[in-house]
Amino acid sequence: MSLDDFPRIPLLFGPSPIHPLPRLSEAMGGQVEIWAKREDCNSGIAYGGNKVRKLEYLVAEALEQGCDTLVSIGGIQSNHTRQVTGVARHLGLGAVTVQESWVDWPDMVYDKVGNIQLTRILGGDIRVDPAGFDIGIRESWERALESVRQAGGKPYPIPAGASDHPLGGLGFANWAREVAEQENELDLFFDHIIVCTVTGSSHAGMIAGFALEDRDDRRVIGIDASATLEKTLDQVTRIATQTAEKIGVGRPLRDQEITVVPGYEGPAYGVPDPQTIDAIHLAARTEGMLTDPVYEGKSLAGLIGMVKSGEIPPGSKILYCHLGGQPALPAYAGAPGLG
Ligand code: 5PA
Repeated sequence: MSLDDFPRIPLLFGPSPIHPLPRLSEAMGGQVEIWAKREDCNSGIAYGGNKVRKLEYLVAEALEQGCDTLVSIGGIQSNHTRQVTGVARHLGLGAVTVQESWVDWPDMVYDKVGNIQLTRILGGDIRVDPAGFDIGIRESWERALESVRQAGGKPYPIPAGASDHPLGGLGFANWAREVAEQENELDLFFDHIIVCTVTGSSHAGMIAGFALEDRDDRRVIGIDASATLEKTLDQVTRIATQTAEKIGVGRPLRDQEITVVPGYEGPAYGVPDPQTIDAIHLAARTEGMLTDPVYEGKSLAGLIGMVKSGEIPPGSKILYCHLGGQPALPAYAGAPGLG
């Protein structure tokens, strides 16, 4: 089997753009070259993002099976449930999303603006649930699936972040292939890839996709933003292994291919710390590139920290994978430095 054997419904504009970040590179001492690949502007559907790319493979299966409703789960400010609802609408399907209290954030408008506002505008059927953060399979999600069946519909189950799903890693395996093609066009090679990881399939898909190249001079570094490191590492390892098997890597993954870095997750999932805010400011004020306090602000803090510490050595060419997430910013107007 190879990646091309899996049906895919195109939902993106095409390959997502890659561009240099010269002023950010300069601000960090000019010893490394930083570029970005922009999943935050990869599609015209509901502001796009990493989930739209993953959903290209899942919805192909949903349509093949004759499902009429996508059913998924996330936090109140989930980017994922916004994208699931947007993609459902784009394809003429219904969407039911369970939205749990993953983050204890005091902002008065936290459950009104940003992603949840957009999901409501998209006409999603939102089921608010008081449960806390967990990337695992939840009973509330099973109940939502059952309610669609009870109403005579045919649900298509999509777990948190479209990750713990047989097809969850394929979107970012395809991303890895896209990077290699863009490198050829640009005549350069990225020796370090930085990506935010929480439910794990963006990172895991890339690991599997790059494993097909079988070269040992490219490091894929996941920066943990879950603050439940063991669960995320476990999930990344499992999804990377499954995806590698699916796309014909034909060898076990090596330990050094799976790297999840802690230290940038802040006090909890969804809560920024001063280094998250500093990273958001730095990218915004040197490049005009916006990032959010839940995900990309943390992976960017990781990139900055690893360059400063020398873990990413001088001379490196770094590709920062921007997975989206800016629609949550209005919900964080109460965070110091964000309002
Ligand atoms: C998310 C996830 P993975 O879940 O694939 O590891 O990606 C992490 C990530 N950046 C990185 C952004 C902007 C993201 O939205 N978001 C989740 C959500 O519900 O939105 C799945 C957690």
